[in-house]
Amino acid sequence: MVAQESEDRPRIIDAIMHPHDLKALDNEELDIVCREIREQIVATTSHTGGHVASSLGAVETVVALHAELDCSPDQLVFDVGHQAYAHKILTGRLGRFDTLRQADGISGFPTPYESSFDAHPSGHASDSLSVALGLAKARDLRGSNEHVVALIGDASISGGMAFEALNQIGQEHTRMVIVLNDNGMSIAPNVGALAHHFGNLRASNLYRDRRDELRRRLAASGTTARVVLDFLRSTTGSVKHLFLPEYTMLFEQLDITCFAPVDGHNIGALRRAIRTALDSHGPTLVHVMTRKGHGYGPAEHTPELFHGVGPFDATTGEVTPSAESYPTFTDVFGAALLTEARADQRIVAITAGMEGGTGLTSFAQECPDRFIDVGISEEHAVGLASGLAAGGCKPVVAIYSTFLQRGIDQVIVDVSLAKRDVVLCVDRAGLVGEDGATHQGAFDLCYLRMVPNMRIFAPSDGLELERALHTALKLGGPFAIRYPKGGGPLVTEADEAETGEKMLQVGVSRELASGSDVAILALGSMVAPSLEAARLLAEQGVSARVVDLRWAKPLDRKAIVAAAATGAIVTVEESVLSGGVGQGVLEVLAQENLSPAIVMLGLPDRFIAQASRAEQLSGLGLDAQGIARSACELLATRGQ
Ligand SMILES: Cc1ncc(C[n+]2csc(CCOP(=O)(O)OP(=O)(O)O)c2C)c(N)n1
Repeated sequence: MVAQESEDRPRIIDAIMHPHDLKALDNEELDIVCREIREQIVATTSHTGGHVASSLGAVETVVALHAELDCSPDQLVFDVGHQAYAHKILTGRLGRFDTLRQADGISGFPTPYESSFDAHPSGHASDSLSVALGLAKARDLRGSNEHVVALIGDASISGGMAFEALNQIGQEHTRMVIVLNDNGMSIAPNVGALAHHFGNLRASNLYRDRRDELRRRLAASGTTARVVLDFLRSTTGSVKHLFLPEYTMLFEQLDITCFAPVDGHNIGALRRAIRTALDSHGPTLVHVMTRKGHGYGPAEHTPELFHGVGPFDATTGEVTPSAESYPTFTDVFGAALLTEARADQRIVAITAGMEGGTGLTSFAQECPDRFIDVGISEEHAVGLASGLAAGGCKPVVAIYSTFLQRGIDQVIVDVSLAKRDVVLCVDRAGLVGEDGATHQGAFDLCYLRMVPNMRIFAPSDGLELERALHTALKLGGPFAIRYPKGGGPLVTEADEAETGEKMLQVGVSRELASGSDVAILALGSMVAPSLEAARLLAEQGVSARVVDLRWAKPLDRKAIVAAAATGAIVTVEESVLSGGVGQGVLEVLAQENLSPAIVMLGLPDRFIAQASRAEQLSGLGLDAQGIARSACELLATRGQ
């Protein structure tokens, strides 16, 4: 547990109205501020859940940044933004901090809609350097002189977008500061060659050893050393290259000045390093060494668990068991893939830094040679899958809907145009609840349906997911399976399910309830509430047919034409309406010259903020009551 301060002493953080107030405090007082922020983060997130470990690890860095910066006009851009809780507390949101991640509360990520201190709507990794460079360049063009700082983690800096930005930052030579928060962790321990370099540095304290050695020798040798150093400077360009660690050379050679690694839990050291960087010309990088979960035992010991965690007991760190009574789609997928992989050695699983989140932990343990974690590199994950497929493997990319947005070009060209046998298992497709706008899986149906050669299946329950995966691996070709966060009941009787054929017929839906007044054409996660809606409608004397569409592409034309015969169609999908199956149904009806009354339910044309998934669904009319209500309204408009 975070060490508690004396209860009667007023908290310093309660008196901080603006980050400027930190400037009046000395380092000892700032240490107290850090402790109070930690206590607040643990107290609040133990009720709300959240990104605990990353935010705790970055407390001193954020406090030191605000003590040195002048926000605004200075701009602080957070990468991912899951480490920004201290920033929220210091920028006027302490009073509302207990509403973190709740409906109508404050977001778990920085967002300019919430505060002018949030430079950018963060959430997706590796974008901060591009945004910060843009801000710095705009500043230069305007002729003003504020500071621009990007705070980025050691995993996020390995993402392709960050590398593209580094490439230009070195060339532009614009004044900006990159604070690299290095804790050796992504969600799990970091992967990749860059992480390996950082790891060596942490293990060896190479920089400090070399620097101390050099200082000793200089002191001992007087003029001789200086002559030698002058000579080396003239041949190597910079004497720094003699003792800075190898990884630094990467940044230095891109013309980004690096500062020595600094203890990220030492306010004094952090402030000095940040100040020096701010006073420099051109781009600089401050390498900050932190511990994920710092200051809270349970998060320090199990940082992966406390990366993104639900409510927990603040004293023991014990996580409150989830109320979910069904296995999650993620769990079903992980087990099903393992079963398929035991039978077919060509199957390879790929994740982009989300092994646990996508259900691949057992796979990684049992089939390490066929498991690939590319780190936060979604574009690369899809491109790699294309190459693996061309080489005779059967790659399965397990990825969240929101992060596959990064790889859509690769889906179009490298997978679909190339007709590769790649299976995309698109998790968290639909609303994700507390993570809010940046993380909603709102767009995959739209961005996948537009792609030629792509087949898209949306399982309505775990058995359907198993069948879809089996079918995808047998049929090959570009194939996407999209499924939501959490779990749900089986939508068919167990007997029927158990004897059911595992191989699915492409483009064939199934009718789960017969009815003649209205046809509800539902996709994936919307099938179970549609069945419940049909029961509610039956109580009101309305006979509703429920069709599990199964396929978002190709759509089942026959079933759509048959549905039109009822005279009223409700389509339901957990995805933006634009480019979704509802519009696909409309297209089929137009082509067939049919014009039943129709209402399309799905996500509206706006971003959906944080709340529980159930609140989000019911707020948008995507629960049983909402679907039944829409069906009644539709029937009322046509005089039933
Ligand atoms: C494009 C993208 N892919 C994946 C994620 C999921 N994700 C959130 S945080 C995180 C790890 C970030 O690690 P690091 O940058 O080192 O920060 P730390 O959590 O260690 O502070 C990942 C993979 C994401 N937010 N964005």
